[in-house]
Amino acid sequence: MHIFYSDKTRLRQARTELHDGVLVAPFECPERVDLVLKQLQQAAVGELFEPRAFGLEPVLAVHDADYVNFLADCWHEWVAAGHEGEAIPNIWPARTLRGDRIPRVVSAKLGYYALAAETSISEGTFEAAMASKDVALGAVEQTLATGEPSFGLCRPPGHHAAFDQFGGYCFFNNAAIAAQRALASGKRRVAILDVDFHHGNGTQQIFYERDDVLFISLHGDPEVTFPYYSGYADETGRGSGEGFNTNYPLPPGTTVDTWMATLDNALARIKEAQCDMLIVSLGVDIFEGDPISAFTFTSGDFSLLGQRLTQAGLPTVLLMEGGYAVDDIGINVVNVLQGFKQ
Ligand code: SP5
Ligand code: ZN
Repeated sequence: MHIFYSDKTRLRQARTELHDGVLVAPFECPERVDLVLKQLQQAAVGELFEPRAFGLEPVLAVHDADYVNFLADCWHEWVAAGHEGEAIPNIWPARTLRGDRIPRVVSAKLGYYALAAETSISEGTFEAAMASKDVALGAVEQTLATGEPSFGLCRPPGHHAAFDQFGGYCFFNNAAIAAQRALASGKRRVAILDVDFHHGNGTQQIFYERDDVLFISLHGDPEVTFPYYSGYADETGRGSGEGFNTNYPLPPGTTVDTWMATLDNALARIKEAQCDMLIVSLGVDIFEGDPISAFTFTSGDFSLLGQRLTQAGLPTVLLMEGGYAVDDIGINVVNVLQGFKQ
């Protein structure tokens, strides 16, 4: 297994997350990658590579240019405006307001480009997001060249980031950027299988009207789970994308047996759709000990997950998404990757 990682992902060190009405230390923190790296090295899962810088072009292939400029400038504009804390939106173009104008001031732009308020923008956030997508691109480039599986230890994660919105700890959609890259280099249909506890609303939105990317997600039922306004089973794609989006919302407390049976359905759909590459949005927040999630995986169950993913029989790139039980995140990731190798 080739493993991609960049120290620059540490440049995101936000101090605040708005959680249940309180500003807390963010769940999505640099220690996450420290502990995954430590376990990857201890278990000798594979060789570690630093990706090259791929620039903005692959980002602009799936994200809005004005959105990317906003992310690049937001922190500086926030500081220049004299604000003290981190950049947190507090007003949106909500349903009864106008959504067709982007005002000039940073507070208003924040609401326009944000889909949630838990994700503060801090110094270094843009640079870390750039490094994170480079990690994904390094991994996909490796798999495209060799056919061998790769793991990208992306941070910040990506699957909540939409065409022109950030949130859910995500800024650039690493899996979407990687999938687009695979298509540009000749793949005909890429499957993105999202196993994070939360629905990958951003990935779904980016590819919703396309049939060259099959998006399949298993996640907590949006009736009771973030991001709430996306992830229902009746979201099946639109236009030529009809039938190329499949959501499996599952109730809190879903057993691993049920989850694995659902995964088998997802893998059957990937086979049926004749995909020629698999990108896994690998969130390990399906772990029983996750502080913000409600599925029931044990550390051992992650090995089974890795084994099942192998059954797709496709060139595979695994990209890190969520997972916030910091003490166990490393072993859980290692177990998926070692399961995959067998
Ligand atoms: C990539 C990823 O996993 N993003 C997750 C973002 C979730 N942000 C909002 C979390 C709200 C959690 N509320 C549940 C509280 C349980 N006590
Ligand atoms: Zn998640």
